[in-house]
Amino acid sequence: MFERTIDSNGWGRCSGATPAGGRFTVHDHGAHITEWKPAVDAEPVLWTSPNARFEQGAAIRGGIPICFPWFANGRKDNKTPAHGFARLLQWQLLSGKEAGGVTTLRWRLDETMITDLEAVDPGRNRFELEVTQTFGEDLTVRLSLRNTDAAPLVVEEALHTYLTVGDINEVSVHGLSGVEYLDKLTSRYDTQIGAVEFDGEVDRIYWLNTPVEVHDPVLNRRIILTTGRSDNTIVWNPGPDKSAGFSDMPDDAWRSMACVETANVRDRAVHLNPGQAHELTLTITTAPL
Ligand code: TA6
Repeated sequence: MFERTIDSNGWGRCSGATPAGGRFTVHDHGAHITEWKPAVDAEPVLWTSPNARFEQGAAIRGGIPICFPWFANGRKDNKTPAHGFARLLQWQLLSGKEAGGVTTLRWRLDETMITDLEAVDPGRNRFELEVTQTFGEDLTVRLSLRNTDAAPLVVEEALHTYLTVGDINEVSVHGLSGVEYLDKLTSRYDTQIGAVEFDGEVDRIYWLNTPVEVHDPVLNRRIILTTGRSDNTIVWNPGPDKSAGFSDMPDDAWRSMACVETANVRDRAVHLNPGQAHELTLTITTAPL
């Protein structure tokens, strides 16, 4: 079950409980999930900054930002705002349904809902984007895109998931061994050997679409991310220096979060002919370590 409230800044949000007493919260702004935990006694699975900005034109730091129609500054590194405009806009809540204590919310965005689109993204196609979020013992997010234009559509997309961890220095990310990645800190390509571990900033784009597990010995937890029609996984932690530069993030917060992102970016951008559709899916589950 869920309730719909309006924040002091006039934004709508939906929040509710999961069958095992967990919690979830989603904002109209970006259809942005900022909270989910599966059970009453569970640690939050998603991390959202205590200094996150809930302001017009600002991206909420944490949760699951929806990056669309480009990732970072786009394939040619010439687009702003970073990670596209979808996470900065008010999405339309289409429906909220509950069955057996599991709540499913559906949100919608199209090009008519983008203020000064020509300024933001000249020549942008007409498109229809829907996100369906199911909050139960697991969290499932389905990002469905349809090209409603008469011309081909090419977009990047990502579910930029921020996860809560006990101590990033003790965390390891499994499932990427042997996979090629681009290290954005050095702009060099390399191949992952073993688990991903963190010692300072990590910012890597992997080319794969298999389940990834975050092992957290401090919280004694595995977070398992299973994806569909996603060709990239991005692993990011800002480390102390970049974290100190974010006004919407406490200086030491980098220790308590890790981003494992589900995406189609760069040469794996989504190409849709008129009328074609594509659905990116993510399921997050937790288990003891
Ligand atoms: O996904 C990793 C990344 O592209 C990093 O390079 C960093 O910029 C991060 O996203 C956060 O981006 P944001 O625009 O949310 O601050």
